[in-house]
Amino acid sequence: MRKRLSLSALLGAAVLAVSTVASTGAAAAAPEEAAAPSNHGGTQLTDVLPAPVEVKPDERSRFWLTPLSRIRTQPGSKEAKQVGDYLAGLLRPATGYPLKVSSAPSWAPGISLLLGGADPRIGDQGYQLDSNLAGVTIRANSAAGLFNGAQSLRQLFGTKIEADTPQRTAWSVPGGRIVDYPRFGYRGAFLDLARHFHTPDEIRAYIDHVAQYKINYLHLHLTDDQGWRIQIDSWPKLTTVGGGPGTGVDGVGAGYLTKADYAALNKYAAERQITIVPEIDMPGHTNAAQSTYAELNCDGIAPPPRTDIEVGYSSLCIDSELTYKFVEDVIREVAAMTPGPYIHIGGDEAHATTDEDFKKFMERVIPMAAKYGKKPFGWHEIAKANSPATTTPQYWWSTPDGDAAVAEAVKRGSKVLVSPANKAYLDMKYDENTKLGLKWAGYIEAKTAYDWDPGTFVPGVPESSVLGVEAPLWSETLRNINDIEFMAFPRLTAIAELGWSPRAKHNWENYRDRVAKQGPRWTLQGIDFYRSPQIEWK
Ligand code: TNX
Repeated sequence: MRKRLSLSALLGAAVLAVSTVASTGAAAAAPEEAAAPSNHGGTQLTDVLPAPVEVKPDERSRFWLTPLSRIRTQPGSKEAKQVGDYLAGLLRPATGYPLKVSSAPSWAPGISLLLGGADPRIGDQGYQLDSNLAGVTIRANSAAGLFNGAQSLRQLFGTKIEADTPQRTAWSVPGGRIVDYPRFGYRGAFLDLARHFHTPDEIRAYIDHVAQYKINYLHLHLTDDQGWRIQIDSWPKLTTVGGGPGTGVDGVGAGYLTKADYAALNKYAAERQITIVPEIDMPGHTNAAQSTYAELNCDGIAPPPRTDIEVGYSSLCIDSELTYKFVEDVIREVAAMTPGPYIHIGGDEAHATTDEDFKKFMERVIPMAAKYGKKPFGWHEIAKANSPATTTPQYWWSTPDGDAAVAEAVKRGSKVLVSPANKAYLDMKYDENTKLGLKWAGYIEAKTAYDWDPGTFVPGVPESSVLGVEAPLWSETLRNINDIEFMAFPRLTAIAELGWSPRAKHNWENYRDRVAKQGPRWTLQGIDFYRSPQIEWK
């Protein structure tokens, strides 16, 4: 949590900054600039992570933020104003500057967030950033693009900008131009609330952490054998019993999101240009529901709750009509509370369901998503069910052998979300000494998470059929936000760069140097990251 600023701290920082500019006569001749034209505060235009498409430094120029600077946003655009307010909220604590946000032009050099007029390549999520003595101007075609540009700008101010109290320093941004846009439209983070519940505050913290690397989706795994974590009014015991005391791995990690919690999370995520994708896992991974409601079992007998980490033993009763009433009730309620376009219906590891039953189930359930206005995602096994083109299989196997059904789904027109377990699973241990995590898909050090190509990883899935990448973080061994942070950083940043930066920019040594510079930033942000020995942390 950021602390509130005292007035004297604010004035002190303002006086410092004004005197920096005044004593040299003009910002152009600031001493720091003469001494280190391209490296003030250690930050260069090429430091941005994920690596931008095009960076053209101009070492003769530099933008200086002063207490008089304002943030000007596109006249008439509420969304641009919202991004301006968000950016001001990021920059105020460490600078101590007022940074007024409005659409009015300002004579003092400041930051402008404008819609239109950028390089035509930027598309709907990209941005163009120009930095010079007159100001920083970010241009984009959407609020998402402005937000992405604002995240790059935040990095360019240097590490200390993350401090939550005013710093005695001058604030500047290297001169030049960045033109930037994503390789893939979908760049996902993931949390598993079922094995251990993560509180709304922890989820918000993770949203803040991942948003700075241009992640734009958050997949929430809301139900599994060990717990049910989302309020469903028509089946109220799912949460009070299925998510109640004693649920979770080792009986630790009970809890659930109310509809109000979920709505607030969606709003918080949207303000950070992140769309939430809710997952209800079925027809397997359903023990929490089946131990709560006996009628969801073929024999009418509720199995005991499970707190171990085995998978593949539960299955909804495929030939029972009540199963489809249950599933439709859940999909209807979850769809109604989800503003985003997608609902994930699971489908993984349904080893207790025959292939024939799996198909029968999915062929009834997939259309329910569309009936309630959503496009279905599923773990890639869903492709076995002759899924329509609107279904997105999420490929999670490690093997580069691929899966014939996924290749067929691509031929039918499906896009694929790529999350290989041996590359993108953030719950795998870094090495044999990692206390948290699992190792069934192997150890994943920082370099392993970075060194692969989502555009060619899955045989039969060409780059044009890749929707994007996602980094699952299963919670069997995780209990709190520190655990989440330790497993996610520095691997989440690798997946973010694979999803955003063009193939030609992928370079481990270069990434390693840029991620090293994020270390002190994470320290200031309170992120408990893994000090990978593969990275020379700054
Ligand atoms: C496999 S991958 C699972 C999850 C586990 C995870 C642990 C997939 C779709 N299912 O149920 O939590 O491994 O790494």
